[in-house]
Amino acid sequence: MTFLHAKTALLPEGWAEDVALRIEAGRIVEVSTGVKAAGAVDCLLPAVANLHSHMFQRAMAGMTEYRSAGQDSFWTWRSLMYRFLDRLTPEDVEAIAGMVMVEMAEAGYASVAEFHYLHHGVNGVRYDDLAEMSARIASAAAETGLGLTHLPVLYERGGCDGRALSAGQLRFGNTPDQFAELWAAAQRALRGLPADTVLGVAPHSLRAASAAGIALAAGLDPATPVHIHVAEQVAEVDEVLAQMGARPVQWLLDNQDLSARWCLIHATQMQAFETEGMARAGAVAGLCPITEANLGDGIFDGARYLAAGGRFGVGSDSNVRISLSEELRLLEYSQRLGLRARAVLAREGQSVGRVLYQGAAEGGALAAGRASGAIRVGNWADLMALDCSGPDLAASSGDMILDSFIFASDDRVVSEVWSAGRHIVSGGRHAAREAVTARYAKTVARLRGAL
Ligand code: NGQ
Ligand code: ZN
Repeated sequence: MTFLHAKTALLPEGWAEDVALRIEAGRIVEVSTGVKAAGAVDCLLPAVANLHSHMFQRAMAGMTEYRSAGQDSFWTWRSLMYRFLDRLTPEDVEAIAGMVMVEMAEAGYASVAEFHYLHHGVNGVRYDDLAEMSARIASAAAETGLGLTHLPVLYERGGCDGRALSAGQLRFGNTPDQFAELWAAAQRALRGLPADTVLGVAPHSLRAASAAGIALAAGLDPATPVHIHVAEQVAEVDEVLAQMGARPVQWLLDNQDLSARWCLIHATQMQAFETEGMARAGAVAGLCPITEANLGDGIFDGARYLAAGGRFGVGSDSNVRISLSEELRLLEYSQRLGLRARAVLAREGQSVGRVLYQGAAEGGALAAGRASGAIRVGNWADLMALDCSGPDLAASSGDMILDSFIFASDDRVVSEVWSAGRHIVSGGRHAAREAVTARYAKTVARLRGAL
């Protein structure tokens, strides 16, 4: 049993002072207020789940910022990414995953939903254990204590017209039946992990997964989250429209039982009726503002979506940079630049930072399939503490703490993180940082020659 005290904390009903929590078996079992205690953290928040990541891409951060074609784009970046991943071994994947998880924890995330599609060896050759790569990610989760929602990806084809996988996609490929086998193997690979671990499913996109494949994947375990890339690029919207007779989100609204179980990643190329339809359906919008800016994807219509009551969370996708505060800041700033307005995502009585942080905590938890996202009895103790002693936060209280964290400061003020009660970041540092960094440095030095 653990007791935890905070001078101020964000509870579901709002800000509270002198808060005490009792944690048992990783869960919050009691929340009291008005309890002063020595050693209390400054500001306690529900920790956010990072709802979308492809960890291996972290190792190519900084390697694609040059001209590789007449006009570089998402698609030319994707070719570079395919070339890069062709060299990755299971050992590399484990080393990269460890580093990514340490960085995520130090940024304030308590868990990650890993959208995992690098399944097979070079040229698509199966590993002896079909879920070898899942096992590597599971090892990194065991080492770092970051909560894991593992999302094996169904990737069947090279495009909507049913064309074969390209050479660069062979390591991802499975038929729906092979995928069911891989998913069962992934379930075994997660067995040694703590009880908060979740196994979900992810049909890659309407380009790469068939309607029948999506139905099979979503049916493997009806209680588990389903994630899919939706509408990131104009060319993919056009392709889906031409082949399937509807835009991607429109097709999902018409053909799938969208609900809070669904997380739609990259909702940047949408029409108003899709944005509103998605909000009404209760699906979670998986937003990755840093990657979406880096890849030139476009801007999510956040104002319309929130006005319609839509749920959202944030993810770090390509992991070109891992920063919770920066994802949230860029989400608001992209709205401001697009609309030439300020405080776009604020609402009556709640500042921008409050709407962003609380929304991402609640939506991220739903997308991760984790009882978390609020400091509430029964939830996993996914918690984050901010150090408010520095100049930006010292004079702040209430929502202004979150606004100062997101707009005036950065992840340096994240001091403690607990994932399902595991105290993984202390004084801003993950305990495994040194060992993990040394291993990662060797891996990445070898991979730097790859593009
Ligand atoms: C991915 N990433 O699966 O890593 C994709 C690129 C694709 C983003 N969409 C590949 N940001 O979408 O085909
Ligand atoms: Zn993605």
